[in-house]
Parts: sequence; C-alpha cells; structure tokens
Amino acid sequence: QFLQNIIGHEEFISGNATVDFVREHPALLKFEKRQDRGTKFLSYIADTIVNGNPDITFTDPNKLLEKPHLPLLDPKKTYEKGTKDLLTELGPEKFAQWLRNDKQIHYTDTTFRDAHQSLLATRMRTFDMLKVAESYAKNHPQTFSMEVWGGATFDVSLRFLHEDPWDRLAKIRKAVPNILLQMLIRGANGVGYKAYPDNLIEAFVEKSWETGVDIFRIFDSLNWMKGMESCINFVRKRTGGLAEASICYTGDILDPARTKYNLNYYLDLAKNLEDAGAHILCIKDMAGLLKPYAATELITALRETVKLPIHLHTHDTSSIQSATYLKAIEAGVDVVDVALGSLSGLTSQPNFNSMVEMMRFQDRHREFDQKSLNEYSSYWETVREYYYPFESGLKAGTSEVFQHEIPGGQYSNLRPQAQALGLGDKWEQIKTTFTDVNTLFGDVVKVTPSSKVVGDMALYLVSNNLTTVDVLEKGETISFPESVQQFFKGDIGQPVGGFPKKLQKIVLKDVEPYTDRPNEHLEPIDFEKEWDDLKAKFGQNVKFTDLLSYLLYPKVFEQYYKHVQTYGDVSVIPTRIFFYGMKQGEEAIIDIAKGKSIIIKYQSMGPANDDGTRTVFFKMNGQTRNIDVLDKS
Ligand code: 3PY
Ligand code: ZN
Repeated sequence: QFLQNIIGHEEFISGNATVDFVREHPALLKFEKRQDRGTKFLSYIADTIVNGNPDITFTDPNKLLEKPHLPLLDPKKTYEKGTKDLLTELGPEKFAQWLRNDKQIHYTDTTFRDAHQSLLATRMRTFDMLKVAESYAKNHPQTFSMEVWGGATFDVSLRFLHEDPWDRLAKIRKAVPNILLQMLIRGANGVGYKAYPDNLIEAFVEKSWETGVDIFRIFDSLNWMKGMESCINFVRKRTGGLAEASICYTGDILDPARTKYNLNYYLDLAKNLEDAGAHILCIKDMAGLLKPYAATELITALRETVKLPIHLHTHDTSSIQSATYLKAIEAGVDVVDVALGSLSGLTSQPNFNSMVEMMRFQDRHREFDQKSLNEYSSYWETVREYYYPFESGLKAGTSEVFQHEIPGGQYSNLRPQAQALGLGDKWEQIKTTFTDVNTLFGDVVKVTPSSKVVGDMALYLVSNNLTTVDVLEKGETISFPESVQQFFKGDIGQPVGGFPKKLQKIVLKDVEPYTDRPNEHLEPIDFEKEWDDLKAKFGQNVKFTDLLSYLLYPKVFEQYYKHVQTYGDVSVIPTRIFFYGMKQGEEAIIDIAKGKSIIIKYQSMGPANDDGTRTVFFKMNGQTRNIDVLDKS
C-alpha cells in the first residue's frame, strides 16, 4: 500500500517529487488495516444483530416488513428526452422563458428529499431510491424535476446513514439523465445551520452542479436578500444550472391584523430576487400556511410583478394544500411540488397521483400514466414500513399549524427531540411555546436554521419551566441556548424589521452584534492547505467531495469516515438488514458493486465470551465465517 500511496500521489504523478518526498508527506505511511469488503459488511451486520442499530430507539417484533414490488418497466424502454435535455439545449435563460410560457402545469417530485425529510426524519436510504430511480425516469420523463438533494439530507446521510451524499447524487444522476434534478440550499448556510465562508459555498455549488444538480433552490431562513445574493451569483457564474430563488412564505396575507408579511412585502422581495439574477421564483411555503384564496392573490400579483416562472412549494400539514395548488394553478403558477402518493400528505407535499387526477380533463392537465404512477406509490408504501421508528406520529391534518407555524421538515424532528429530552408528554405545551417564542422574537420567518432557533428556545423554556414573560423579566440570569445567542448576534443574518432590541441585549449581554453578512467575518478557506491536511489525516484516497463534506461538517465527517473504514460502504446493504440486522437462518444477497454480489447466511450467535464479546456465525458465499462483536448491552 506504501507503493500505491506513492504512485497515486499528485506530486509524484506530476514528476515534482524530490528525495524529501516521503518525509514531507507523512500520510504516505498511513496504511489502512486491510480487510476485504465482505468481512466489513459481516462486521456491520454482526454488530447490528448483537447491539442493534443505535439510530433505532424502539422496534416492534410483530411488524411485517415485506419485499416491495418493483414498478413495471418495459425492458425495451429507453430514456425519452426530458427537461434536462431541454436545459442543455436552451441554456438557463431561454429555459426559464420556455417554462414561463408553457401552458400545462408542471410537477416536481419531492419523494427523494423533502417528502422523507418531513415524514421520516430524512432517513430514506440511497438503496431504496436506486431500486426505482432509473425506471421512474424512463416511465415518467415528463416530470419537471426531482428534488433529490440538499436540506437536511446531506447531514443525515453522513451522520446517521453513514452514506456519502455525493455518491447518492452521482448515482441518481446516472439513473436519471433526462429529468432535471434539484436541491435545496440554505443560501449562505449551505446545507448546514450556520454561515460558511463564501468560497466554500462557491466550491460547494460548483461541485454540486458537476455531480448532478441542475436547479438550486436557494433560500434564506430570514428572507434576507444578503443571505441569498452571493449564492445566486455562484450558480450563475459557476454552473450551467438554474438559480431558483425563494420567498419563504409566513403569516397570512389575507389577515388584516398581520401586516408585517403582507402582499407588498412579498412582491418587493420577488422583484429584488429577479433583479439579483434568479431564473425561477419559488414560493417556499415550508409550513403549509398559504391558504387557497391567499394563493389566488399572491400568484396573480406575482405573475404581474415579475417575468420569472413561478414554482410553488408547500407542506400539507393542514390537509387543505391541494386546494391551494388548485387556486395557484388557476392563477397561473408554473410548477407545483408534489410527492408520490404513499409519501405524500400531512407534513409532506400534496399527493402527486391525486393532483394529476384533479387536473384531468382540464386545460392545464399534464398527462401521466396513472397506473404506473400508482405502482411507484405502492412501492413506497411497502418500503415506508421499514422506516417505522422514524414516523412522526401525526395521524391527520391539523389546522393548529396556522397557529404554531412549525415547518413540515421540522415537525417530524422536533417531536423526537422533545421525547429525547424527556418532554414527550409536554408536546402540546411545546407547540404553544413555539408560537410564544415567535412572538417574543418579533414574528420571524421560521425555516432551517431560524426555525431551529425558535424550536431550541421553546424546548429550553419548557424544560426549565420558564415562560416568555420570565425571559423579559429575569433574562439576565438565563443562559440561553447557543443557537439563540448566535441568532441574536447576527450569525444567520438579519430578520425582517430587525431584532427586538431589548431582548437582543438580554440575550447577548456584552457581546456586540453585527449587522452585515456573517460570512464577511469568516476567513476564506485555504483549499490547498485544507486538502493537504485532510490527506495527512485520512490518507491519500480522500476525494475533493470528502474535503467539502469535512469543511461543512468536520466531526460528522470524521465519524462517517471511521465507519466506512470499519464497515465499508454500508449504503449497499438492504434497508431491513441495515436497521434491524438478520434473523437466524436468513440468507441475503448483497450487491456490493456492479455485477458483484455476496451471499450471506446468518447461522447463529454464541454466548458471551469472557472478554465481553460474542461470536456471530455466518456463511459467506458458502464458507463459514465467524465475527466477534463486543456486546454493549
Ligand atoms: C431545509 O432547509 O432542510 C428545509 O427543508 C427547509 O424547509
Ligand atoms: Zn419543504
């Protein structure tokens, strides 16, 4: 491996290596303990059998987890041309014009991103997506786009699924070459919860495009233009993709008592986003607050105010959001976000399959093969069961959302967060406190990361038996959650109308807040140095995408990398086995690479050994293999 490290080193390849080459690059002497892939997988499965997957907090032994039926695909079917081909042909400006003038309604399928982020705490694995990605792209090439990346998926795939998000994107791109792929990016916060140096966001955008993203849905969690402008520019400058800039919708434009976010506020913001270079305008209704008649007013006025095509995103938490889509379509919206039937509704997007039927025989209808679309819904219905520990527990639509305004993507996370803090029985109080905190903060736009700040504060108050009145009266004695301190310092930008000054002083005490872009207080990344450091730390085989992941989430990446070294690329392990291990006597085939599979049979587990380990007995490709695992129970 020493030789391989040398031969593979850039300096050696470029012919610039001197006699000091090895001394200057200690990483050349780093060797991985070599273990074959099969043994790594067996170690993972053995550990899951003995100790369980640490991400699974409860299991139901009676749960039936069936094998899903794959939707039918005519083997002769090839990829028909789709929106991706059209973007390549027209370029972003002309593509946007085409979209604005196209009469039939377009659909973005969010199944691979927001749907599972909002219903299943973002846990959907690449394995389950890849089973249907290619056939979907062949069967439904008229889909406008598929949202497959960004938001919380980046963090969760590294942190909990031990998967490389870049690898997921590249594989989906390969399976879906004809339909536009889109991601959600939190402007200056990238796919994280804080501001990052500009040159990191720039490199991230460029690499995302190269790996497969076509549409960048850019938003700022406080609707702050300065949080979005540079990201819009990076998309325009560094990619051939589309900058879709977002208005995050909050409040109710029809409510005369709520004047802060009124129609004019949204129209001005839309104009600013158009002037900043957006190709598409997104109304990002992250909590599902845009009511049907408000949609009529908003979309009609926006179509008159800007020349951009309009893309509407909502969450069906209240269960009335398909009515909003109907009104928006009547008012001329160009694209709506939907999720395949069994992963739609509630905190997810409205139902794709049913939306298509609602529009059938209408002027703006776009034809889809409904029978096939339903087969995809059935596939996900079966697969969803594998993720049952991550369900949010919400059973029906709730109009409470119009009071608490919790975003759909946060709802499915906040509840388990509360449970983890021992506040499971205080869920009702947490929701009302969330509303109170929003009022205390001056009615802010709430979406990641600002929604997390409000959520953290609500959890903090409930767990300490405090109210928002206590905060104002005895705030000097309170040590506020870190995210709240950062928010009032200006770390995630400036809220509409500014910070409530008295509260800001209470939270920050003597710390001076800033009013300009938080990114300007950050040193640019020295990529060459970071790249060398990363290689020294993790060996020569790290990729540039690893560097980006590391710079965004250093600790999470380190743990992910350790996991890969110990267990290999676990994304290829079937989901049931990944979460729940194997049953005694069960046999499974794992496709570890194209055309390469291993057959694993779990035979038995031995008693506890003196050193606290247990031996798990397998057959791998017919040969007996024993794996010793530390029993952590
Ligand atoms: C995210 O930022 O992850 C969101 O989904 C916001 O709605
Ligand atoms: Zn959303």
